[in-house]
Amino acid sequence: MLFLCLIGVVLSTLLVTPSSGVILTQPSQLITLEYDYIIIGAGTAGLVVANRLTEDTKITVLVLEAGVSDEGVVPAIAPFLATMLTPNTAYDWNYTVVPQKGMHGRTFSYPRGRLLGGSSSANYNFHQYGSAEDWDRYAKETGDPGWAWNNVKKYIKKHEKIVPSADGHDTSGQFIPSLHGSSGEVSVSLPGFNLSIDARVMATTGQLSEFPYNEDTSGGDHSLLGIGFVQSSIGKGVRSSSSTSYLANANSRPNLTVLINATVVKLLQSGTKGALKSFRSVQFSSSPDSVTMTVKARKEVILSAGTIGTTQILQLSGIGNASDLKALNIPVLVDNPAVGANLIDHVYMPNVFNAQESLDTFLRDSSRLGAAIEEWTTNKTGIIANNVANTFGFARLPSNSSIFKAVADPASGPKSPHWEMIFSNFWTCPGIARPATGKFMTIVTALISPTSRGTIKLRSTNPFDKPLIDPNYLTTEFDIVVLRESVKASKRIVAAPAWADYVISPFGRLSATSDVDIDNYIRGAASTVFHPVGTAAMSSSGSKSGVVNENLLVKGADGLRIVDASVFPFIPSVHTQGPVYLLAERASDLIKADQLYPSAERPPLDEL
Ligand SMILES: Cc1cc2nc3c(=O)[nH]c(=O)nc-3n(C[C@H](O)[C@H](O)[C@H](O)COP(=O)(O)OP(=O)(O)OC[C@H]3O[C@@H](n4cnc5c(N)ncnc54)[C@H](O)[C@@H]3O)c2cc1C
Ligand SMILES: *[C@@H]1O[C@H](CO)[C@@H](O)[C@H](O)[C@H]1NC(C)=O
Ligand SMILES: *[C@@H]1O[C@H](CO)[C@@H](O)[C@H](O)[C@H]1NC(C)=O
Ligand SMILES: *[C@@H]1O[C@H](CO)[C@@H](O)[C@H](O)[C@H]1NC(C)=O
Ligand SMILES: *[C@@H]1O[C@H](CO)[C@@H](O)[C@H](O)[C@H]1NC(C)=O
Ligand SMILES: *[C@@H]1O[C@H](CO)[C@@H](O)[C@H](O)[C@H]1NC(C)=O
Ligand SMILES: *[C@@H]1O[C@H](CO)[C@@H](O)[C@H](O)[C@H]1NC(C)=O
Ligand SMILES: CC(=O)N[C@H]1CO[C@H](CO)[C@@H](O)[C@@H]1O
Repeated sequence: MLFLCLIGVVLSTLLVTPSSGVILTQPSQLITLEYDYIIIGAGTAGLVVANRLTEDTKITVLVLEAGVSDEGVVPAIAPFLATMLTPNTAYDWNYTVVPQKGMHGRTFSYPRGRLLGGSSSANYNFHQYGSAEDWDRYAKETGDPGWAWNNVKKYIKKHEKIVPSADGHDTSGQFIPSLHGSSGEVSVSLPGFNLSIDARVMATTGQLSEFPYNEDTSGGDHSLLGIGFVQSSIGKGVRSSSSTSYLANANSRPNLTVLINATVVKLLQSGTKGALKSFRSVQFSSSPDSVTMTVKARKEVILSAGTIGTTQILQLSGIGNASDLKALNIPVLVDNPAVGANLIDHVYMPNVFNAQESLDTFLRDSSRLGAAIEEWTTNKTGIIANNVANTFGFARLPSNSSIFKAVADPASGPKSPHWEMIFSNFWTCPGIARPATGKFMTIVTALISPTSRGTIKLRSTNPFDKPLIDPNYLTTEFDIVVLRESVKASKRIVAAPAWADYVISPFGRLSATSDVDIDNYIRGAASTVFHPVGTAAMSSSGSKSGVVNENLLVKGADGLRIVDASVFPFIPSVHTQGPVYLLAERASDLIKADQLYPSAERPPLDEL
């Protein structure tokens, strides 16, 4: 509440206008109901595709977005306030997970951005690209070398604009410039405000050979293993989302139309092409009580509603597991049980230590916090201009770990991580309020190569009903073993000399020492890192598995493509926005190529 009051004060003085240009708010403002392309969801991926397709002024594009504008929404702009934007606000879908049997039957919030920019406007700004092995595995799974890292990496230059950090410090040695773009769309920067623990984290890399310094944490051609500085989707002290970049830079094009407050309720079959059913009609509505409207795509409908939204729309449209659809009396148009299966997510484990000094005191003090917000409002500097963490890292289980006697290594390759650690000098337990007193350091550890798989299913045929989201977390031995090892590692870290005069003791049940007690502690406290993928997985055209082919076209359908996180058949080994951006850049080229080369004249895919 405190934050919200303060935000109300600064709101009136704020002049930031993320996606300047005309954003329609009423269906009656549409000048036509027929477009070349209709993109469903103005989120991370959707706005990349909207920008790239409208580079050709002859192409008309309509983007339908269920959510609201991001204009003037302070916690979507001020990086450090990102944790205030969700869950359960006007900018969130307010989802929860079904009771998790691997987590003592608990249920918890499952945030997703519901505003322009989608989750890129609501996330915590960590920015990475995945390991080369992640992308090479996508190439193998789809049989398309175009998805291999060697081909995908060129999209970094189109996507990224590395910019100075908000405090203007010398960042040499903190990232490798040749791995980055300097003239792309989304601003990316190194930390802009020093935290007292940064130096201790860096000293640890010199003291524990297990966790070496990593000079660049973006991934790709450089190893993700080790500890380094966070790279964030932040420029000049404000969030850089797909809305403030890709949309803002395309929004004045007359051939691009964006309509907000427009919830897509289903796709309609618009005809057939050979044995395939065509889906070029889109039904949407402004609210549960409003009439539905139908718009038509001449070329394609592109589903970019995110892992939850895209899955739900497919199922509402009769594309999914036939027995699930029949149980709800939904006519089955494309029987594909892979829709909504294979849900994969990273698992978040907050390990809290009592510390000598922390930001908790500052965060409880409304006048100091208010002053920091004022500094950010005036100058876009200070802690509010910064991300929620400055340092993090990735690690693997030791190769002689006994779990590998029973389980094949699920990482995308021998150089890709099993778990992650994030350092912050304050209390960061989602859903559990900061205690009224005490000073804390949190080492969040996260499961990065999970083997558990879950589902997304419809709760009812009402498109305004939230679907049943079951990530099925921690239901395999491998997954709990990795988190157990990460919790033990967090204690090895604070045992390094760098923390001798800082960390006092483990907080609460982190003091557990036996495997059984540690596992219970994990199952009682873990939640999500907000990275759901996989429910509309890509696979090769010839494969019976998967939902989309290597060109992201929906199997068994015509005129329908999916471009968002749902198509990743395996979860990237990193925070997922960067991989989604690269995916959407390449998808845009694939769509343009289909448009230019309708027949066999198309160049080989690995040139795209
Ligand atoms: C709280 C949070 C923190 C995160 N932190 C990070 C981080 O620090 N770093 C990182 O890399 N990743 C992070 N992520 C994950 C990352 O943001 C997502 O993986 C990525 O943005 C997903 O992109 P997308 O295009 O698939 O979906 P989204 O960006 O979510 O876009 C989907 C869009 O579709 C709209 N939509 C949905 N259904 C409908 C419908 N029926 N009709 C019309 N529109 C619809 C939604 O409102 C949304 O705008 C975080 C996510 C969250 C929620
Ligand atoms: C989410 O909850 C907030 C706060 O209760 C509410 O304002 C908003 O309308 C809800 N959004 C959805 C999509 O349910
Ligand atoms: C912040 O820390 C970095 C190294 O972590 C250092 O290079 C920089 O000079 C520091 N900046 C300030 C303002 O202290
Ligand atoms: C969305 O549209 C409905 C129906 O027209 C309207 O009642 C509601 O106020 C609109 N919401 C927003 C955020 O504009
Ligand atoms: C399809 O749904 C049914 C009913 O929920 C389920 O039993 C079955 O396993 C699903 N099929 C696949 C392949 O997931
Ligand atoms: C903004 O920066 C100027 C110049 O450094 C400084 O004088 C001023 O106090 C700052 N304003 C706030 C509110 O911090
Ligand atoms: C793995 O090897 C290390 C030494 O490299 C050793 O200390 C450890 O006990 C081994 N673990 C197992 C499970 O064999
Ligand atoms: C549907 C739509 O917005 N079409 C516009 C696309 O852009 C051209 C100009 O390049 C306009 O004339 C169209 O009205």
